[in-house]
Amino acid sequence: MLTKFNEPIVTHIYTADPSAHVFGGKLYIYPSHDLDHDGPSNDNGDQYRMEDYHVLSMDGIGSEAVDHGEALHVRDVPWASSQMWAPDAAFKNGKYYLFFPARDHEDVFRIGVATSVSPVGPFQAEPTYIPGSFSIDPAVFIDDNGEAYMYFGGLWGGQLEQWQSGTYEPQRTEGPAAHEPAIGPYAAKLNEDMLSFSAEPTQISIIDENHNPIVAGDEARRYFEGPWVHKYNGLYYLSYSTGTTHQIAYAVSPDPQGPFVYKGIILSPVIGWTTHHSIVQFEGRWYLFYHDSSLSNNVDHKRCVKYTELHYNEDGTIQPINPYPL
Ligand code: FUB
Repeated sequence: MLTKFNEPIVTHIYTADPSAHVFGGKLYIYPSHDLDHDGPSNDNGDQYRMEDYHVLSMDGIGSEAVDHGEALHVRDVPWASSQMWAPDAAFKNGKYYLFFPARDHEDVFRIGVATSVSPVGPFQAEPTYIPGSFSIDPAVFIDDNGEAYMYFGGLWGGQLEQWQSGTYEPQRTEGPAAHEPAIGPYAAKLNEDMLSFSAEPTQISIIDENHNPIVAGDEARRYFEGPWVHKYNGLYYLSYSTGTTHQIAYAVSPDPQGPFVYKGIILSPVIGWTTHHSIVQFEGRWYLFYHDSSLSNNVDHKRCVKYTELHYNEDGTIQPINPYPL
């Protein structure tokens, strides 16, 4: 099946959380693989019961999206027990790295790595999760000088509230008060081996144009989950989901570790509760990969990956995208 903008790129399985990359002149998409079940949903995200990853590839824009089959299963990850949520991938040292969150055997979300000589796997998981990692939604950005950073973190089911003191407190589910700075995503530089952090993760600050932190009560702008970082004209763009207000927003900084200044909305709400995206440059144009729940008639945990073109204004701002153009 050829792919079209704003339509599911595959329909034989449910897919979500697409991380798109260009490797060797071809587009590779690393999505979550949603299980087709009819169990109950809750705010903890128990309905997102994913067990494995499938890598998709496209030869070009409009080409068929090819499913390369199971690339990694939770049964082959020694430290993980369940919920293989949004992954990302990177290429370095002649190898492909798949970064993924999952619950460990104590039910705490951690982030692991698996490696392969092929962009489509199969991937071999490391025996333990990345020491010092926590929460969900890893996104790895490799800068022009080769330095690699992982951005991660998600509220609610992603457990970011439980790490506010720096150690895991399972009972602490409340975030900051509405007038206090919102919890940001975290960033950590990766070591050359891409398997460990070179320093403890630090929280990224998202501020407004007056340099005031975006506060927790500002749900239209504050960070919720799904970070992505890309570089455009020498600036770093951090984009993310606002969760409860269902938008993809972005903020910009001259430094990959921020602070990032809030700029606006990239994607208005999609069908379904979650929204999660990536931004990739391919053959000189920019594309937004995202998901919605249209393929399942609005079942939140049965999602489908879509994509469309993304455009910048002359001043470097991004033109907002309507996922359902007429
Ligand atoms: O797919 C499971 C979770 O839903 C992801 O980790 C979040 O970003 C949200 O899309």
